[in-house]
Amino acid sequence: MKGDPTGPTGRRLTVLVVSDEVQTALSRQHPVVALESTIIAHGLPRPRNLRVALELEQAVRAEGAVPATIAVLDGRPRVGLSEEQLERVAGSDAIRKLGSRDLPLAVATGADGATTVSATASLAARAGLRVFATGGLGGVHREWTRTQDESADLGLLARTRITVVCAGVKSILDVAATLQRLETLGVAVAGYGTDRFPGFYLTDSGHAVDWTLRTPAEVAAVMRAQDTVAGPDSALVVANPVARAEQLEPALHARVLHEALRECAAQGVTGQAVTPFLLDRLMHRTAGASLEANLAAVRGNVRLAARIAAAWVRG
Ligand code: PSU
Ligand code: MN
Repeated sequence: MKGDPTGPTGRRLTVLVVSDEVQTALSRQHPVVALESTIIAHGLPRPRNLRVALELEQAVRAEGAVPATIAVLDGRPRVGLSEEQLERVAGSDAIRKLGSRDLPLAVATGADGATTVSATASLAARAGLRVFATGGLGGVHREWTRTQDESADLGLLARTRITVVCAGVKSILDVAATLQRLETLGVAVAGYGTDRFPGFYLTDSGHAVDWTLRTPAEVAAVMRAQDTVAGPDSALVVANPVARAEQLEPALHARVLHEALRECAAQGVTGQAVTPFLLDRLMHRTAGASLEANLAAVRGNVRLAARIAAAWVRG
């Protein structure tokens, strides 16, 4: 496959395994939606995570598209997982969290790993997928001046031609700084049916978004325009807000987030562990309400992504 690494003999090594179902869908121009696995392995509690993973795949199918959950198993990046493979991703305590930079390390060492937005988007694009659904993007953390913690999601989206449907960026982040970084990096951002940038658990992050798209056909038209306008490959972020009735209560959100951020600093949590730690603390401190808002957002994103994928293949 194009872009696969070349071995010492100059032979192309095909490391990417695309499931039969996904391969068939791609060759017949059927809609396909990429789904990430870090949200399953590190973003949601067991055993609910497996049920959610299956439900999200089902939601894609209900819209007439084929789901392609992406993960690395035994060092093989896989696009499209069987139920058994999904169980493996959801059931393991030890499974790694893989950003795009970790992919060669996981491949060479034969590791299992769940893929974040950055690793998923990179593998999805490599496999020829164009539409990807997740919960909320990573971004610039609030303590950035001290920690320099900015998710690799942003840099990867600046150099990958993919459409990511998300509920904005995680509200645990510095949302204004993250929007600024997306602008600096040249990543296109549009609100779906809104001129307010969504806030992951919240319908409105408190920030505006410059562009509003209202139908899957409109999103697909932007995707086609991306391919015709000269310039480096970059992503399109479709920011789709959680319904107001399903959002986390904003005052509760503000209160528990403040406490969770304090705990994170006090316990010295750093690096890849920060985001899962904060999501978990919020879930416990809201008695599960943040989890329900997160799931409502992801469900909406997955459904919309399937409709965009359908509009995209209709051409
Ligand atoms: N969306 C969710 N839950 C998650 C994530 C997204 O609803 O757990 C994951 C994604 O995989 C995203 C990652 O790439 O969180 C960001 O991690 P970090 O901040 O360490 O880059
Ligand atoms: Mn980080």
